Amino acid sequence: MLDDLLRIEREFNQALDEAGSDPDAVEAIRVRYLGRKAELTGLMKKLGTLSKEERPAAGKAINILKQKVAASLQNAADQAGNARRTARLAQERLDVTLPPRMPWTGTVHPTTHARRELESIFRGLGYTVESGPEVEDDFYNFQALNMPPEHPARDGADTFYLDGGLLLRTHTSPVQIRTMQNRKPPLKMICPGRVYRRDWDATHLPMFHQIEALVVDEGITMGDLKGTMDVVWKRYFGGRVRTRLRPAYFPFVEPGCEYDISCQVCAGDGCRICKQSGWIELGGAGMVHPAVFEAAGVDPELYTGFAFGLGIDRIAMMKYGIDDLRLLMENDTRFLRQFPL
Ligand code: 2NM
Repeated sequence: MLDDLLRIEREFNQALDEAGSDPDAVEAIRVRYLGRKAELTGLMKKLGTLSKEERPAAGKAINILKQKVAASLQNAADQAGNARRTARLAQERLDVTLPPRMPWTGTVHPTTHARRELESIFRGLGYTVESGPEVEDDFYNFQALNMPPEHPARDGADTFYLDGGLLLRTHTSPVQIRTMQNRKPPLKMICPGRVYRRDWDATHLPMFHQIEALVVDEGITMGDLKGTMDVVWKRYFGGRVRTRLRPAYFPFVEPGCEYDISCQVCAGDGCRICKQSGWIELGGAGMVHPAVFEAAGVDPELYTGFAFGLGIDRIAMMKYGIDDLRLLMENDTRFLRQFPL
């Protein structure tokens, strides 16, 4: 009996060693050494076959071994549990130093961004920012701008007409007329906003964004216009910009011109974008026509003024290198989330 107990203890210790920190192996050993079919349980049952003198010592020895085995198993099970928990913690550890996936909170549309930058530049030069209705009437959109009813420049093809003699403004100039009616010179203003024309092809949209600038005071000259544009475009595009005026006709200015800036892609050397000319056309400008002043209630004997217009969408495309107008209208978030660059 004692030999059996010594052997069982040896075997048990060896088995426990081999089980290491595997909780399942430890449990299997527990079943084998303490379970109903365990050898120790069998020995306990065999106690009855021993003599009365041998029985107490043998029973005590079996119980001592059982307690040893139970204690060792408990110890091994605790260690195995710890090992399993440690392994799981290592596996599930969060690296809090990893950069988070930021929620996307939306961005400013490139056209809006360009408008805000331009507004800020003009505000810095002392201009006010004005707005007015997008649904206009014939007087503000045409007549006050020196385009009487039979004038070819108002050819119906370009204008969206609405019921009741109203129309969608084709430029933001009506805001200039309204502001001149309401405020006395000196006047320095811009009017950013949506304008509408019946154009829809690769390079035109039926709705686009414009800013027109207007300065009215005594003694304003074409030199003020040129100097102002030099400053505005230098600030918007960065230092290396030149501005150039070319004579052109608009009914609301005299003299009138179109203006170019040196190409921002090739710095004036000539490239595909500027068609080898080194210049990019940005818009029209000129000295406000006396007839426009008359219509707006400004005395043309006392005051002169310059005005110029620009397309915000076009300028945003130039600045950000956007080559397709439709990108500005589709609101595809894969495109929009790249702005402001
Ligand atoms: C342009 C070109 C030339 C312009 C004129 C006026 C007003 F109302 F003061 F007469 N506002 N804007 C003007 C002049 C606009 O854009 C192509």
